[in-house]
Amino acid sequence: MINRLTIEDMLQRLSIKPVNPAWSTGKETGDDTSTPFDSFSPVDGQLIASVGSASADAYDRVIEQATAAFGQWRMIPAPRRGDIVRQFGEALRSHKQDLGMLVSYEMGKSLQEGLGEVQEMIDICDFATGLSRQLYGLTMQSERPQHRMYEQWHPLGIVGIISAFNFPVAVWSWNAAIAWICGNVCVWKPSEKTPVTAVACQQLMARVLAENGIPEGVSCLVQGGRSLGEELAGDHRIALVSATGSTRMGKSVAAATAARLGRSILELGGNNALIISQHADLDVALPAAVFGAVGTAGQRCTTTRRLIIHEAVYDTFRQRLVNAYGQLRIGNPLDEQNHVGPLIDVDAVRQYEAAIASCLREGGHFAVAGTVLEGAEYVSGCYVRPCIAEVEPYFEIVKQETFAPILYLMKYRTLEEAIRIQNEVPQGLSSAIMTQNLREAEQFLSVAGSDCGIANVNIGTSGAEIGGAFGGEKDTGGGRESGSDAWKAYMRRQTNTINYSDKLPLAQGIKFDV
Ligand code: UN1
Repeated sequence: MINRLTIEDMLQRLSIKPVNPAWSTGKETGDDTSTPFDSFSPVDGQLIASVGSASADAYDRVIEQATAAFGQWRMIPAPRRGDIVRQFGEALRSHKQDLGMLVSYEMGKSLQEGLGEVQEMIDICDFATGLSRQLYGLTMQSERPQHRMYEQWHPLGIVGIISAFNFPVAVWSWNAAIAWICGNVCVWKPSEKTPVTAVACQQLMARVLAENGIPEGVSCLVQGGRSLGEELAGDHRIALVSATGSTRMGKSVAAATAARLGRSILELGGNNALIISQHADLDVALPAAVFGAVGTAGQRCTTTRRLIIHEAVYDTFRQRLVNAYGQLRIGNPLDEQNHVGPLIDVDAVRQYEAAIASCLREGGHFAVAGTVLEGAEYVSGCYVRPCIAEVEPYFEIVKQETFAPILYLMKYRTLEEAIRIQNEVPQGLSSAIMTQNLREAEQFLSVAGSDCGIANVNIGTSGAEIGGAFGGEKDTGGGRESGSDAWKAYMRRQTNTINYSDKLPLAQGIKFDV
């Protein structure tokens, strides 16, 4: 179990100084105590640290430093950059336990999930290291004699990363590790709800960069709230803004970057459904549904929010779910006996309560009731009971993403109907079907199937591996991060045609004699 002493130890092992910087360009850090904000742990309500916000002047200095660093960093061969990212991965390996605990303590997810988050960072570092030797361009056949045509990829410049509290460090690393090996420099604005884990990661990377003699500015951190995010989005010096968070935030980032013809990668809300077919192996479906719905206390963008269950197995599966929810242990997430930790803050608790009230107003019936937990163990006021509501798919509340462990159950008769229900929400991140029937599985994955960025068969909606491209459609924003060829969004493509003949033939056979 965690106490004040272990927090101090943990911060010390991660060498987080008592005063946390409002900004950092690497080894250089600065405080600005004029408008500090506090990070309270949702685990026990204790103050972890008071963090400064980057002032306008400090922000400008960071961007200038990052701009200067880009000039040097881009000249370093990509495999060498990859090796530096590999070393960052090694630093994460040796601090996995401390950082995992800090993530768990500052954000509230279970220690297993905190460790999983650090593992996700390690994995993306490994991926990026290999990728640093594989930033391939194509060669094309020229229509003109003695001409060679090919394409190459160059870095963009500064990549601004706006990350959310729910994956306070992993989502940053998906962006940063890929951006770095591509030759970009990064400026990170973490969530103001989880500033301390960000400081820890920034300091680990700063150490690696300094050991390799890399100039300041390759990895930068600026702390602040919504206005700082808006500043980043509107800043023409930032080539690409990768933002994770609410659809409301993403729309404002998209508008601000588009207005200056900048680029953005958006990873926004999800409203993910799991279809449980009458052909499902219910022993596989049950843990997938429960982990998907209550993991990270329902605060993943990939959380399972809707179960669309075939009428033939509806009653059986509902009863099994109710039994499983009865076994859930809710409490301090650092205690490995517990399955579910707190929500991030009391605002999130209010939203959980409001969603339950809306659901009841619309005629929902709760198979497992939701309540806010009280008592000594729940002193932070952020612990809630995961709940299950039986609803109709057309309920307004079912179309919304509430970042809390509220699972909506609905019934279907035909697979077409299930797919239609699954697609009939504004969001389009993740989806899954539980079935042992090949035809059903393929229909779900077909062009007439799921409209989401992620579509799984016989696994849940959350817990994607870093090797695939991660992101979704519609209100989820359309961006892709992490694996596959998502790296291309962090680079600019250049098409090159080289004439090694002694003539100047024009394309399309145009004649132009002078
Ligand atoms: C998020 O919730 O923003 O697929 C990211 C998952 C994790 C990442 C979630 N690998 O659930």
